[in-house]
Amino acid sequence: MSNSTQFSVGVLFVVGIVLVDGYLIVETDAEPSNMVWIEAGSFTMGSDRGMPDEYPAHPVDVSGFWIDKFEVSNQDFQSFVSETGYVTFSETIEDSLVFKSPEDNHNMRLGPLDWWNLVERADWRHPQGPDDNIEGKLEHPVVHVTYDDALAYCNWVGKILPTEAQFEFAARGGKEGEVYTWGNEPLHHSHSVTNNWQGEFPLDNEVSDGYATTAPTGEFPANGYGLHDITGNVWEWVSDWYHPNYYASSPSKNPIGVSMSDSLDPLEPGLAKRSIRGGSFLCSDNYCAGFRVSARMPADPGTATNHTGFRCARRSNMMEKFSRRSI
Ligand SMILES: [Ca+2]
Ligand SMILES: [Ca+2]
Repeated sequence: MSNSTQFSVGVLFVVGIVLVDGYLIVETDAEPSNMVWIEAGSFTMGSDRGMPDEYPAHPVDVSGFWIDKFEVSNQDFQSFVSETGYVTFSETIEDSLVFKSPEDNHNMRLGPLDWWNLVERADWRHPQGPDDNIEGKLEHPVVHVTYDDALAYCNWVGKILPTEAQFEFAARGGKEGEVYTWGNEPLHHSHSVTNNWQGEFPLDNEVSDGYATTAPTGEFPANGYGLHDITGNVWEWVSDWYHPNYYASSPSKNPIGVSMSDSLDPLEPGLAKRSIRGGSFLCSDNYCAGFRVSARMPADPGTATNHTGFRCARRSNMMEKFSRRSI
């Protein structure tokens, strides 16, 4: 399915122009290309049956917003880079993290350091490393992007990153209280509902969904709100700073996460983390199960990997400012 362009400004309809403080304010509210309008509503965020950072399940009100139907693709990102000359952080430091299955040794206690490898010259154009490329993969989600890389792209197309609450509300697709976007059936009982890991992680990927790494965006069925890969394929940056106990005290309307200084990942308490959501092609029933719709993950905003990407959002009745001189 095509995810070819999200340059929405050109197709928006102007619904009002006013002059404020020397600026012409152009108000637009038509349907942006490849985005879905999520009506304002209430839902139960988190889970009392999930990981501790998903406790407690609690009511949240979310204002209406737009969100991309698809993860941002290599083609989208290539357009951004071609026009702006943007250089990602991984390209600047000339390395990035790439997953590789460790040696099959069932007597060994495996941890993330056994399967994440810092690979020289791995970047968004070279997902597995310098010998790999994105030829034939322009419809796949862009990877090896840091939080700032993702935000730079979204800002370029006049958008922002979704909040964690917006992402979960959208991901649930109207299925209140269910474990997955597709219902309550465990992944291994479902057929190609999303791009994940089948078999025992991290040693044995059965690839019964057809993809060992990323799949083209939109290859798998949309959720109830028409959003593709909102779980699975790649993890997605959201705008919140992460704290495992945030839900115990978060506001009930439009929560936006803790402050940077209050962010906490107990495994790396000295490093402020953002949240990522939705799980990836590396998530399995036996390991992170990040495709559960309430699942959260802390991530270093300055670290890129080959299983993390993003999609963008925008507010309703977006007010776009143009200086009088630019019109
Ligand atoms: Ca897969
Ligand atoms: Ca995803």
